[in-house]
Amino acid sequence: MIRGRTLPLLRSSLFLSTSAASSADDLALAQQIVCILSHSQSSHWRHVIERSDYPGKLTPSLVNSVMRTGSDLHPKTLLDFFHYSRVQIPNQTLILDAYSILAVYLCNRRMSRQAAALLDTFLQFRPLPISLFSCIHKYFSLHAVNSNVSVFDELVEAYRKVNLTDAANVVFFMKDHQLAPTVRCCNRLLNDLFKVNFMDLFWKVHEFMIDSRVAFDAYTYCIIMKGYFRIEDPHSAKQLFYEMDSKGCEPNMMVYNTMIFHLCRAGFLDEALKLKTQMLHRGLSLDARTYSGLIFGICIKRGAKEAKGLLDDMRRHAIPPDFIVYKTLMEGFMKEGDTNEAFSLKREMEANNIKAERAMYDMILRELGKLGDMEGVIAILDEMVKVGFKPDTRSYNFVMELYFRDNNKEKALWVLDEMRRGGVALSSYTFGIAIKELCRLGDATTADRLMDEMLQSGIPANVYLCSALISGYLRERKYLKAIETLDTMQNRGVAPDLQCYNLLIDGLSKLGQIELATRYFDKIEEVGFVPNQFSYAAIINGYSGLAKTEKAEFYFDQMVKSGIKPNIVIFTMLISGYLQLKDISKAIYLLSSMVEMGVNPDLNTYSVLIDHLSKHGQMKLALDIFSRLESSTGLVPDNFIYSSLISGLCKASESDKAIKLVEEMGTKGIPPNLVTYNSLMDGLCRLGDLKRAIETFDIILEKGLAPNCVSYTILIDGNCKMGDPDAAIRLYEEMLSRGIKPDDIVYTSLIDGLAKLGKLDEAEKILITMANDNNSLPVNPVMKNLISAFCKEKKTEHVKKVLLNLKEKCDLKIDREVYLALVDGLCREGKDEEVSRLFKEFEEMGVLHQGISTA
Ligand SMILES: *[C@@H]1O[C@H](CO)[C@@H](O)[C@H](O)[C@H]1NC(C)=O
Ligand SMILES: *[C@@H]1O[C@H](CO)[C@@H](O)[C@H](O)[C@H]1NC(C)=O
Ligand SMILES: *[C@@H]1O[C@H](CO)[C@@H](O)[C@H](O)[C@H]1NC(C)=O
Ligand SMILES: CC(=O)N[C@H]1CO[C@H](CO)[C@@H](O)[C@@H]1O
Repeated sequence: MIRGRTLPLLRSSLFLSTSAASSADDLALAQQIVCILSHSQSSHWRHVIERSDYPGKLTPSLVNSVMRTGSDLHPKTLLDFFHYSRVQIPNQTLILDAYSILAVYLCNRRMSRQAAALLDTFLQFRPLPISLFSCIHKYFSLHAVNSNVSVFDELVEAYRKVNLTDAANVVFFMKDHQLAPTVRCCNRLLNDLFKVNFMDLFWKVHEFMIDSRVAFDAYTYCIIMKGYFRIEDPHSAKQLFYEMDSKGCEPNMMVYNTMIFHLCRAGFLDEALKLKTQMLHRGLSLDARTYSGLIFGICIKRGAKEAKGLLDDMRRHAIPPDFIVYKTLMEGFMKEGDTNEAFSLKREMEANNIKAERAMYDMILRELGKLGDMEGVIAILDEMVKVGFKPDTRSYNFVMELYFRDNNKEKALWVLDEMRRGGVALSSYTFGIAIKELCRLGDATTADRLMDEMLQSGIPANVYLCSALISGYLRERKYLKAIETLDTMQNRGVAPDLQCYNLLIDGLSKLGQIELATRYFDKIEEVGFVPNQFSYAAIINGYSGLAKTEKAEFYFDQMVKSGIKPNIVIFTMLISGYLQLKDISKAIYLLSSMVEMGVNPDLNTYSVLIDHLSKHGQMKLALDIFSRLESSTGLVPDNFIYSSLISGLCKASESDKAIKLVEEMGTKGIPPNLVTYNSLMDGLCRLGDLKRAIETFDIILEKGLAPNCVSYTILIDGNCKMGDPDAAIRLYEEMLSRGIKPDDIVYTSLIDGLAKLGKLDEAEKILITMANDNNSLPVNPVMKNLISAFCKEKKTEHVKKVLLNLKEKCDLKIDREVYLALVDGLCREGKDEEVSRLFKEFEEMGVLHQGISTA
């Protein structure tokens, strides 16, 4: 046997332990005290001892001796003396033996309540379970004949309340001594372990019970079955259930209900229904729990409507449905989106005087939210207040999240206000979601204020929320606020990390605030971090974007020197920086050095180069790089790259090459798409090669591609430029007949082209269509061309009328520039009267009065 004194008593060294060893003096004194205790009536001994010199001599070891010597006394007397002596000796010294002896004695005299209280007190001092167990076992064995094992139940119970692991360990210690707690004690422990999901210990206790032959009762079966269902082993649960009879424990209603409930949840509806029949055969009565289990299963497998039929079944068996039955059924209907039926059940339930519980409201809120029924959600919140279930933080959080998901910021903020008004605490979850979502919705300012409120309510901030705030401000271009957020993080009790700096630098770079970005880049090292790839990417991007390649290069070199390998994104940034600077040789040089540094350019890198070169007429270089891409990279050029080349070739009057390139695409298995063809058409039109542009358009149709607005705009524009307004109008009509909705650009091209060709009636018609259909007018230069075309024909007055009419009818805004063009036209036509009338009209309308009078 393990001896108590050889073991450390406590987890904490603060406490001194006293051993069972006692001196002869103690023994003599103890005998005298026991004598006083046994001869005094009730608490008379107190006076006797108080008048003697014993109080001064009380030591822990003396108390232990008294306990050991007084085994014949009534434990009540011993307990009183123990309490008396506890006051006399310092708390630091604990009397393991005394506690153990008393616990054993009390249990032997069936005073388990007092034993439990005593053990609870002792456990506050956190004795090691093995020490306490061993000591109790020692005194238990001393009196083996009339010792009562219930002391071990009490010990397990006491530990169960403070630490489940310890409680289970006490149970396992008992195994070595062929002892075991009662089944009820084991059940309570199992239940607790199940609740906190300590499944390893749960199964160990289960195994202990089998090994130590603790006979299962119905409750044990239930909890073990639940354990099997939890670990998704329904097979073992069923096996255990069917074994019960042979193990001499007939399943009762509770066991059946448990099985039915869990079988339904695990999807075994048919078996659950069979069990229900079995219950009736066995003469067991059904209750509301049986039904709520089944209703759940039927809702899932066969729909809520069929589940509702069970209500009639219940009536037949005279079982009144309870809250859970209604809630389960309502949830079934709500999951099917049938809120009407769910609410009619709720009314039925209320009519039957069944009180709703908070769980039901939570369920309704959740399901209404899933259905997006926000009005319903608000109504339920109101109702909750009315019936006295004050919605709690969780309910409000839930509603707030729904609004945020809907991008409804105002309503989400309203929820927060409701919480404040109702005195419902905003939790860290509430603040976290609200701050992140507000930043997402572009209101970092409010998010910032919320963070202050959060800190004031004692919830600490964290680096993620601060980062969200920084990103939020940057997205709103409020970079000074973003900087302030980073600078004041410390005040909010959060240490900024490297990621925060990178975020800020990246944002500042993108907003062109390169000096500020640089300052914060330098700060990274000042505050003790080392810039990483992201830091460099951010700063290089900033400088490249501003075409300050020298600086970009500087950081690039620094990065390489510090051992960070630049990635492809950084290279591509630099290349595009050089291109902006028109330093093409550097850009191409970089393309080669990338490869040397082991970073293979990707399609995007090539795309950036080819596109730039094509746009700037460097077709030879562009084609060189293109062939390098094709021959030595294994990358497949995409439609975008081809389109760049095609546009560039056309611009360089090399339409033959462009057309050949398009043909080549087909043979290389990169079918040209509409964008490619549009590029080619555009290029051909610009070259005035309308014939081949139209041929290309025919190819589009042949290939079964659907031409779009852009295709038509190109051709309409081309025809106008070639002086063929009729063809342009025909194309416009064809476009309409194909069901393509014209956009502003087509309208504008057409109006401009027609006006320039003097087709004023047609131009006017299209202008009116555009205004009516698209509620807009062409851009000012086109409007001015239009007016001067009318002016040439001395029809300024007419176009003025048309415009003012449209303005009225379509509620359009007519810019000052357009008015001035009208005034100009009228002046040229010598219509001075008209001019002054127009001025008057302006004045009445209050349109840019000053601008006009000075013109
Ligand atoms: C000793 O412990 C008891 C209960 O644990 C406590 O009420 C009392 O104040 C303590 N006494 C001292 C001197 O610490
Ligand atoms: C042991 O104590 C328990 C609880 O007080 C009591 O029910 C039981 O009968 C006792 N056993 C014996 C053998 O006295
Ligand atoms: C419970 O006791 C175990 C060891 O006995 C220990 O590891 C664990 O931290 C304790 N749990 C708590 C909540 O104190
Ligand atoms: C009201 C209307 O149809 N507006 C459209 C006008 O055309 C532009 C494109 O140029 C569309 O974006 C608008 O939606």
